[in-house]
Amino acid sequence: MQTWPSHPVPRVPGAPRPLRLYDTATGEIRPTTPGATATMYVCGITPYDATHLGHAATYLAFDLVHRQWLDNGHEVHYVQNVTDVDDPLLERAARDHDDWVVLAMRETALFREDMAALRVLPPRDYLGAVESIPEIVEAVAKLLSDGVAYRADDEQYPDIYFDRLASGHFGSVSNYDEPTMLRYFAERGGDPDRPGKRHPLDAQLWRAARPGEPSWDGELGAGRPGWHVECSVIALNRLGMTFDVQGGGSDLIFPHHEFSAAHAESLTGQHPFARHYAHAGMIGLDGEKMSKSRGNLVFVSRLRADRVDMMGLRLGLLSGHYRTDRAWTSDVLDEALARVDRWRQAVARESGPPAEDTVARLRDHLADDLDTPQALRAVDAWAAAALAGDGSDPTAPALIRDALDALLGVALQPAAMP
Ligand code: 5CA
Ligand code: ZN
Repeated sequence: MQTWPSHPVPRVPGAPRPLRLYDTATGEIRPTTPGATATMYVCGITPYDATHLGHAATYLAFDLVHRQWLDNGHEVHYVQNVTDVDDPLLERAARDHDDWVVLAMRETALFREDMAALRVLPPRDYLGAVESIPEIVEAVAKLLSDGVAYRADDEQYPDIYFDRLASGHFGSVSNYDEPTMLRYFAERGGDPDRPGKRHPLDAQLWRAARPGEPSWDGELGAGRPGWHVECSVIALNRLGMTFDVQGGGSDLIFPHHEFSAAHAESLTGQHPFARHYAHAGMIGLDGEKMSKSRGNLVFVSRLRADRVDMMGLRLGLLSGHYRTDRAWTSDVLDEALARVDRWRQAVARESGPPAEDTVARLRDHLADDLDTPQALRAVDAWAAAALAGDGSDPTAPALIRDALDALLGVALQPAAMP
C-alpha cells in the first residue's frame, strides 16, 4: 500500500540519549536496545471512519519513538498495517449502502493526509490485510499442519481457530487472569460463545465465507483472515522475530497483542515476538473513551478543514503523557495553540539564551519514557526567557527550532500550516 510523504529530519548537535520505554509485558520502564536498524510495528487503523484524536495521539507517541531512535543514529524500519477487511468495516459499508473497498480506500487516503499534516514520519512498509492474504494463508496453513490450529466443529462454517496455549507463552504480554481475558475478549471482537470452539478464548485465524461477505479462495477454503494473525504475519515477514517495539493503544493489549505474539511464537518456535510492548493511553471526550462505536469523536480532518494549526494540535496531543488516559477538551487545544504561538515568536527572534541546556533537558525527558509534559515545560522556560529579552546567543533560536523539529516533530517555520 502507498504510504504518506516524509520530510527531512534535521540532525541536532549535542549528545543523544538512549530511549527508555515502559513495557507492558514486564511492567517496567526498560531501555530499548536496537541494533543499527531499529524495528517497530504499530497497529494501524480500521478504515471505516476518519482519523480521530485518539488515533492521532497514539501515532504521535510512536512517532516520538521513531524520532528518538533517529536522534540516536539508528535507521528505523517502521511497519504499519491497515485492517482493510474486518467486521466493523463491512458493517459500516452495509449500513451506508457503500462499497466496503471504496470506503476503506477513502478513509485510508484521509488518514494519510492527516498523518502528513501532523508531520508523523511514515512507515517504510504500509500494508493492507487484503494485499497480505497470500502470506496470511500460508501462515494459517502452517499452524493447521503443525496441529496448533483446528477447524471449528461446524460443517456449514468450518472457521479455523488457534489453540491459545500452543505457544507456551499465552498471557505473557498482558499478564491478565482468565476472567479479565474473557471480559476483554468479548468486548474487543472475540467470540467466546461460538459453538464448535474447543475453548472460549481460542482466537479465529480464518473465517469461512458467509453469504454476502467478501472471501478469498485457496488452500484454506473460501474465507477471510482473522484480525490478530494479520498483524502477526505482516510484522513477522518484514521484521522477523524479536523486533524492538510492538505498539498500539492500550485497548489492543488483549486480545490483539497477546494473540499476535502467540501466533508468531507458534509459527517460529521463538520467543518473544517483540522486545517491548508499548501502549498508549486512551483519549476521551465527555468522560468516555473516544471511539467510533460510541460516536464521540473529534476528527483530525475536521480540524484541518477548520484551519486549526496542526502544530498546535500536535502539541495539544503531546501535552499529556502518552500512557495516561486523558480527556480532550477545547482548553487543551487553546492552551496548545497559545503555546505554539509563544514558541514561534521566541524562535523568530535574532537571539536568545544559550539553548544547549534546554536541548539536553528535552532529550533527557523524551528518553525517559517519552515524558512530553516535562519536555514541553523545558521549552516553555527557554521561550519565556527569549521573549523577555534574556540572553544574546544568536545561534540559540535555530538550535531550538531544529531540536523541536527533529525530536518533537514540531516545525515552527511559517510554512508549517496545513
Ligand atoms: N486496525 C486495528 C489495529 S490492527 C485497530 O485497532 N484499528 S482502530 O482504527 O480501531 O485503531 C487504530 C489505533 O488507534 C490503534 O492503535 C488503537 O489502539 C488506537 N486507538 C483507538 N481509539 C483510541 C483512543 N480513544 N485513544 C487512543 N488511541 C486509540
Ligand atoms: Zn494490529
